[in-house]
Amino acid sequence: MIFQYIRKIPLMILFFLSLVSSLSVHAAVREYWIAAEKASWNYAPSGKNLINPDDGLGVWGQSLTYTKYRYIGYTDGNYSTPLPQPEWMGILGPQLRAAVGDTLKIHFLNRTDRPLSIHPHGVMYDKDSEGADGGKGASILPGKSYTYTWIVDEDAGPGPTDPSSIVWLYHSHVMSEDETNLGLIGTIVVTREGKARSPSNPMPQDIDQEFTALYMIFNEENGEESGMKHTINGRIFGNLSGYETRIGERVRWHLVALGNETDNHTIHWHGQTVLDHGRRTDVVEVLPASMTSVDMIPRSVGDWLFHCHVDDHMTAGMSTRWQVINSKK
Ligand SMILES: [Cu+2]
Repeated sequence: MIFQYIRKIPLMILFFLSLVSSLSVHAAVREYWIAAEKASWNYAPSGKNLINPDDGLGVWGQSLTYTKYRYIGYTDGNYSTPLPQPEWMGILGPQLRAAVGDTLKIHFLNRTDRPLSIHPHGVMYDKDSEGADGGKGASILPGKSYTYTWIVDEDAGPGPTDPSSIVWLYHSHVMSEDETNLGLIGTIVVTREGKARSPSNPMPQDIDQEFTALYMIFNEENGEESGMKHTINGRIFGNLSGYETRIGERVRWHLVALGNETDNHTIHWHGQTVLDHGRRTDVVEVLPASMTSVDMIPRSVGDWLFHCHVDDHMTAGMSTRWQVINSKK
């Protein structure tokens, strides 16, 4: 009996070594430092309806600034230098990136006044790194920190019909409904093995630009219509800026949604179509916690609408613009 196992030892060593060598070639441990913080958030910093100025902001303009809770990325464990973030990311937490084979180490500091967590979709974790439902990382008390370990395995990466990178949500999950509505939301982008630009840059090599858009209605006043903020990345009525690209660039849109039964959105671009897993369209349907990634190569110069095609949502300001210019980088 025992000899059976002894015979297998060399095979096991070989297997272990090949695993280690394959990991050492591709794998990286990617560390992020994220603090949860209270912050003042203005849904329309210009104070204007930038899509249809004559219409104004309607009831949704009665109050624009609220206290939100946000995930803020920092460069290191001092939590003093914030990671730079493009304007179009709006209220989203830091963009986490990895390639298949990597490990994500997420250091979390709760600087707020309520217990919070980070719960990821898609990646592999043990109970303590689930950020929900009873493990050690399920509820991090005010002032406390915790490190989550997430394995970016094959099953966290693009499937056979997916593009070379795909998007996953992460969000707080102590009282999930409350905390996503407070603003504790971000995304993870995972690139297929062998498709990363370099060991230090997991962005896909076959894409020039990646954008993320969260379509979500934030409920600020217990369901009063004036407090139902129909946002793209936390902005309304064209107040999200920075979706800027160029003719001929390979652009990937990571589309996510969260919220309630009213968060059924039909995301529409003017001026351009997208390739959605082999389907050509210019409207992509999302539901709460949907995550999908679609591609385009802009063909027409302009300052184009990007909006939800549900009538009520359009009226409530769920729109912005994306810009295509002609110049080369
Ligand atoms: Cu909508």
